[in-house]
Amino acid sequence: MLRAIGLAAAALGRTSPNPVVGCVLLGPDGSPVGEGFHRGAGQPHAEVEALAVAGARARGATAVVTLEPCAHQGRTGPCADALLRAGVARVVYAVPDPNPHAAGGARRLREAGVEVVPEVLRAEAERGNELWLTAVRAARPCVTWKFGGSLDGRSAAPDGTSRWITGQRAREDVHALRAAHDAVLVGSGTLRADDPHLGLRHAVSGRPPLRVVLDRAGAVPSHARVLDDAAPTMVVIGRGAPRPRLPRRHEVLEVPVVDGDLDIRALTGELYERGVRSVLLEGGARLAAAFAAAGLLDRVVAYVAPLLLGAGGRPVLDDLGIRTLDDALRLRLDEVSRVGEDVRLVLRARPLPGEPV
Ligand code: AOF
Ligand code: ZN
Repeated sequence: MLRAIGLAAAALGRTSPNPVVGCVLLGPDGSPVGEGFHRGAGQPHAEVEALAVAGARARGATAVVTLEPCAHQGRTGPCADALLRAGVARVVYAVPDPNPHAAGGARRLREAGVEVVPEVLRAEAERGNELWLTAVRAARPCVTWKFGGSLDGRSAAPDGTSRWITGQRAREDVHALRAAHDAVLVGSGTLRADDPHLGLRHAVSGRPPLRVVLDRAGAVPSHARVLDDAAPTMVVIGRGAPRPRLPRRHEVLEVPVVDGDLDIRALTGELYERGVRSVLLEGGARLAAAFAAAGLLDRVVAYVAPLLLGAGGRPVLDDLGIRTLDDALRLRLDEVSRVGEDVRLVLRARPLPGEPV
């Protein structure tokens, strides 16, 4: 299963709206006879890739898959049936398929006399497919807030200077993080103050994520760097705001305005409809606070730099309306690592299914 999880990871960031899936076929003596992974929407499922490699050796084999085999005819055929046709004797999988259209493969296989072993290394496989699983279960993209800040939680000095708080290695790491997401998001404050580009550095391979800028008043300047042709961009305006004229590759999305702010729930719903399964919040403090306060934060990736700016600096996060400790938004720490001189923390809002609480 660890091998299958590793295979699946090769396509991370390229499969949306589909999951990453890996599959290993083991012959009767336990040695691998075929393996494969899902390369992206419209391409063969992992099981089908592995069956193609194994050929006749699939008969009597054990299929080890990171996700429950599908039972539906979608862009490609039902994998449960393909496994049956090939004469596979046992199916071991990690995560039940949360997609109601595709689920049911385990039952179909069992009814056909195949031994089925569910939930093997479930938590590990959940981690490998976390963005997609979180998204499909909630019917909205998985939301990760990324920030770089001083040890005392500031993203800029009192005069607004912020270049650079985190080191070069941390800033490079952010490009890899972007590449794993379907969309990156910034608020209008960051758009105006930083004129960010949000593209991928050349050294990072993969499809560049959709750039999404919140621009309630429809005031994005035509020379904004985010409107170049390095990647598609979506400009989100409030209902009734003037529609900016954009180069053909880009798109304007109108969403309702609630209490003076863009309705981010409506926005995440629209993004999901368009196949976006993961969103990286890249700035600023208001945007992140709006998602956090709306209960729409799933993960946090923090780059903490070894410097102090004091209370006059700009906080990484705006007010959440929290008045007492009992109401704190508590997170679970998942990873701690050193990136150059900075520390990278990965945290999540809820435990992974299958993880000890
Ligand atoms: C994948 N790759 O290896 C497996 C999947 O649109 P389709 O036909 O490609 O079906 C996508 C659904 O199939 C997906 O949402 C998931 O529920 C199920 N299993 N999907 O993309 C795979 N095994
Ligand atoms: Zn399938």
